[in-house]
Amino acid sequence: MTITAERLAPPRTTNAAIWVSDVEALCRPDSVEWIVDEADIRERLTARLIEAGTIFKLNPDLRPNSYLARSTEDDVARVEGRTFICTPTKDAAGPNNNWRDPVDMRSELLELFSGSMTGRVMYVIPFSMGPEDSPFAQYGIQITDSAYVALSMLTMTRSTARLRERLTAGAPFVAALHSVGYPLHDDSGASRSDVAWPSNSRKYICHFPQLDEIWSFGSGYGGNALLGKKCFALRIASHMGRKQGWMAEHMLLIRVTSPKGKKYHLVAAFPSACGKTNLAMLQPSMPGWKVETLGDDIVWMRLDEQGQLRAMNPENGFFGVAPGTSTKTNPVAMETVSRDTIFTNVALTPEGDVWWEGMTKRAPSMLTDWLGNAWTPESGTPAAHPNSRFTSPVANCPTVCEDWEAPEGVVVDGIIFGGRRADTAPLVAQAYDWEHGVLMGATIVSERTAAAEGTVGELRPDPFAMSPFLGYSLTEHWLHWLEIGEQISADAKPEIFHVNWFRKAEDGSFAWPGFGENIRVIDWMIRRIESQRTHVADRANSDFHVDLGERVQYTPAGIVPETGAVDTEGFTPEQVASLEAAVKVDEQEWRRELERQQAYLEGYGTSVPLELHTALAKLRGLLK
Ligand code: GTP
Ligand code: SPV
Ligand code: MN
Repeated sequence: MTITAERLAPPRTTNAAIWVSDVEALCRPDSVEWIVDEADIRERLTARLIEAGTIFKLNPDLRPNSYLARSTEDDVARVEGRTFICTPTKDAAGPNNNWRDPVDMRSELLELFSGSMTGRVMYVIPFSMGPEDSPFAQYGIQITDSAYVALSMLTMTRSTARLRERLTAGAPFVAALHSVGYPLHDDSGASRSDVAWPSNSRKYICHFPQLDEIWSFGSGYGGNALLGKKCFALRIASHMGRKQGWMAEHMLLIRVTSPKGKKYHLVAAFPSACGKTNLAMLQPSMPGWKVETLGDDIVWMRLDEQGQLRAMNPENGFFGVAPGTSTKTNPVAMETVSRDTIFTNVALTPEGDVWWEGMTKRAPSMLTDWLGNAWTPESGTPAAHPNSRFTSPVANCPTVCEDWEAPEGVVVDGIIFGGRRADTAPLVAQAYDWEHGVLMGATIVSERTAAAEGTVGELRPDPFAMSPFLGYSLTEHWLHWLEIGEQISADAKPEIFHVNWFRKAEDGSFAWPGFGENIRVIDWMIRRIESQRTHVADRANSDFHVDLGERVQYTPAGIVPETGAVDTEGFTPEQVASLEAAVKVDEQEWRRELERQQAYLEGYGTSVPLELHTALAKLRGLLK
């Protein structure tokens, strides 16, 4: 069968068998294998990857059922510059996205994918984002010529034989096509041998929201290649959600239980490598508190019949940042990755275990670095790549909620936005109302991290931490948030906060110890949530040992705790002093910040919802 632009053009196919055979005809692999999450299939993929030199088995006594993969130097992070949203008009993709005309893009991709899988196995992976029978669930089929990607997909998503049957029987799906772009034979009949990490210097990560299609070419790494994650669960899903009245956000999801046993569910949106996994696995430093994990990167939210906002993590695995993870900063992650884990681009110890910067105070004296070279602490280069990652099943997380797969999700009590910012943004601020909260999300700025190509440390706007992940125009997204807010019933409206764990003290160190101590900030937030809900006269029944809920300041940054309102029990006087510096709202900084926000909104002209200008004007009124 020949593939033409028309053949794959709208209306999109919902016939899995036809799509798979079309792709086979286009990409010309040696063979086709359907893959689901079953032990013998995992074993087969693993054996092939070991033979190809893509992964190495780690010492099973130290790290059972775990592997190390090494990519090439030019395939280590998401490629935002090569990521495209292909909507009928440029406006629909918005100023936040690279746009390509869908017909033009399609014909370019057809050329690239033509014969792109020669000499390889084409894997077909039916998968569900969200538990298969949940009202949140959306299905996909990923086709890939990478066994590493196929194996990772079995951890990151849910892939069952039953789902395969459903899909071949006609259930609608997102069609996610991936090729590393390293065919082993060309049209002239010439052949080349395979390499351990095949990729292509021409990379394309393309989304067709109108067709529910993803075409990814040239990269085998993370969000570029595990298409259920950023491509589907954020870019395509955010577009679906806009049309259908739900939300797909770059968020973690936790359950916090107070010392009195009351449960709260919080979501938090931070840009890439800004602390989601760590907050999702927080081990409280304050006695009596419990934090349980529901998700660490993506949350889908929808309204229920009572007008409550319900949230669910659509993923089945963690693809977490390795560097900085230690038994001190994140013991829960350390336990999660103690088995059944694929590590990518970390260093290897002589004993056959893994290591990365920050894992131990002192580096081992001898390692093999992420590129496979001998390494010592004198080498002067990082042993693990800054964006090295672990792929582990959510179910292995010791703090995962027992009911994390409950089909109905959980009711959201609080929404947190945040970024990585050395100055201006205080440790925590509460929004005055929903509209101000939406402004907080819209005006997030954060330092660039190693999670994507670009200059690390550079400050950039990252509205809702979704800048690289939104499948449509950002001002439409702000409007969507305002519209959802209006539909939430008044007594179930989540409180909105902004946090900054990364404010710097004058000596350049972090002003706030972060990690497990972040529970002190959560404690304050929950008191704010309660004080919003509970009448002052009923405060005697309140959940808190000391009611500090009202000791606040009304500032242009939002409602912030007064000195003493954040619990500092057990802190040294120095720590108390640095807390004061961390919560401070500086008048001059905020005069500049509100000007920046104003200019930022004005940059998007009349497409910015009026409510955001009104919220900003109210803040300006709070400047002295
Ligand atoms: P993505 O998976 O890219 O979306 O990242 P993420 O938002 O899940 O970030 P993650 O939790 O992996 O943290 C990234 C880096 O920030 C790690 O090196 C952490 O050690 C560091 N980090 C996380 N939380 C804190 C904190 O509270 N304080 C400080 N100082 N660093 C933190
Ligand atoms: C991120 O960059 O936000 C990630 C890693 O979670 S990736 O899956 O590569 O997008
Ligand atoms: Mn992420």
